[in-house]
Order: sequence, then C-alpha cells, then structure tokens
Amino acid sequence: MSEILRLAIQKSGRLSEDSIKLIKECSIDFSSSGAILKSTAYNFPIEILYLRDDDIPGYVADGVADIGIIGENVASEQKKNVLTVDKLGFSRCRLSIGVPKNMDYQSAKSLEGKKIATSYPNILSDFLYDNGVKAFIHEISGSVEIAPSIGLADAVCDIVSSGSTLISNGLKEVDLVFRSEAILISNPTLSEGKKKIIDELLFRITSVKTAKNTKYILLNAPNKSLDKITKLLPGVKSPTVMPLAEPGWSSLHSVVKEDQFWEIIGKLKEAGAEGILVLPIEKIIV
Ligand code: PRT
Ligand code: ZN
Repeated sequence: MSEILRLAIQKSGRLSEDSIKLIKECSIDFSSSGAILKSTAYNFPIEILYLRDDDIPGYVADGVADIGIIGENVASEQKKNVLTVDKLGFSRCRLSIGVPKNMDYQSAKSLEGKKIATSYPNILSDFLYDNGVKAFIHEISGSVEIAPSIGLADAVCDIVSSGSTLISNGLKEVDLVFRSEAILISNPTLSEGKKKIIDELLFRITSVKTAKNTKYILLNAPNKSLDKITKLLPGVKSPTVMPLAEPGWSSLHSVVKEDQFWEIIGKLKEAGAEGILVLPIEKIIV
C-alpha cells in the first residue's frame, strides 16, 4: 500500500484558517468543516489531524503525526525532537517584555530580582540567561497581561501582535525576546516514501509563497524606452515584449516583487510606461 503523510494543524485558533488556506492553495482538497478531527485529502496522499497547537510538537516528535504547522514560539518553548522544515510567513508575532507604563526600564538589567509572568518559561529563561539577569519566572497559562495589575508580577513576557492588549492593561512593550511566525515541523526519522511526499508538498508551498510575494505586471511603452524599462523589470528570465497595433509602441509583460513594487512603479512611469496593469499570481514554478 502506498504511504500517506499525516499533517497536524491547529483545530481552532489563530493558525487554523491560514494553515487550511495554504494547503488548499497547494491544490490539495480536503474537508475542513470544523467539527471533524481528521480528514483525508481527495487528491494528495495526506491526512489532516486537527489538534490543539500545544499538542502538535509532541505528537510530531512521537510519530503520531509526521509533520505539523505551529508557531515558532511553541516549538522553541517545548524543545521537542522535531525538525523545522520551512517558515510559512503567516501568524507573525513577537514575544516581548511588558512592564507597567510608569516603570523606568533601561535594559534587561532592569528586570533583576523582579517577578515576570509568562506562558513561555523556557524562552524567557534563555533571554534572562543571555542578558545575565536573575529574575523570578512565574508561569501562568493564560491572561498573562493582567498579572501586574493584580499584583501577581512586576512584568510580563507575552505574545504581542498589534500591541493593543499590553496598552489596554496599562503596560508598555520594552524589549523583544523572540520573533515568531508559523513553521512546518517534521518528525526527524521519516520513511523515504513520506520524505518524498514532503518534498512534493514543499515544492508546492514554495510555488505558492513565491507567487504571493510577486505580481504580474503589464504595461505599454514607447519602443525607445524599452531598454530602460527592461532593466527595471528583469522578470523571471527576461520580460516578454510584443508590438502594439500603434507603430513605435510595445506591450511589456513581466513580474515584480511585492516589496519593490511602489518604488519601481514610479521609475516605470518616469521612463515612459503607460497603462500599467498589476495582477496577482497564483503559483510560480521556477
Ligand atoms: O486552543 P489552542 O491551544 O490550539 O490555541 P491557543 O489559544 O494556545 O493559541 P492561539 O490560537 O491564540 O495562537 C496560536 C499561535 O498564533 C501562537 O502560538 C502564535 O504563534 C500566533 N499568534 C500570532 C498569536 C498572536 N499573533 C497573538 N496576538 N498568539 C497569541 N496572540 C495573543 C497574545 O497572547 C495576547 O493575548 O493576542 C494578544 C496580543 O495581541 P495584540 O494584537 O493585542 O498585541
Ligand atoms: Zn495553545
């Protein structure tokens, strides 16, 4: 019987929607109705297990699941025997130190002898060790940000995204401890058959990720500007240039990186480009 790869994703929470979306964008179809705990893809040798995110590293390490999608923060905290296979670019957040807004915080040394509430005792302990600081770590599993206001701790080490939770609890973000995003982890001792399925999955994930960071661009330009414009838009190999019905003009098709987009658009217009169209790309195979 041919092998099937078991992928664990978060059942319901901040990682769930983007994890499902990524797998579906890889053209893998499966049922994700919310009530189910397990589903098998119709068109790819993969089975999806829906679990609590904190359980995923343990299940992957034990081989109950072969791979999993979790936040880097959870992987780093649990230090289970798993490999990080890829960074996935979503659920970005940071683990930061927060202190009451009127506290004078100069550096990590300001935490010496203080009591810090966190759900991430291992990551915090590494941070304190690296900074040569001795402090008391008070581990709590939720609502960390209220700890200072109820006298449970002097500071917190918690996940921050927009920062509004810290502010609404009278805290300020003073130090960065750890940056996180969703990652794909794997059991370190998989069969050759399962490794092949992971390779195929990674190939698809890379195509989807590259496409997300890239836009397809079409524009019209006078032929005399083509050299200049081609230099601005090198494309995957080189741009496609086609003559327009109007003599002396061409249509140019290429791709542009999302993060360079606005800078390049200005330069293209200066170089004489007109009628610029920018379209999303679904997948890029390089
Ligand atoms: O039920 P289960 O155990 O599966 O889920 P969970 O409640 O433990 O996790 P969940 O769904 O809250 O988060 C899953 C992962 O998402 C985390 O491990 C992080 O990797 C990532 N992530 C991204 C976040 C946030 N952003 C985030 N903002 N996890 C938590 N938060 C919380 C944070 O704890 C704090 O309470 O949001 C608040 C801060 O948000 P801001 O925007 O106010 O700064
Ligand atoms: Zn959790």
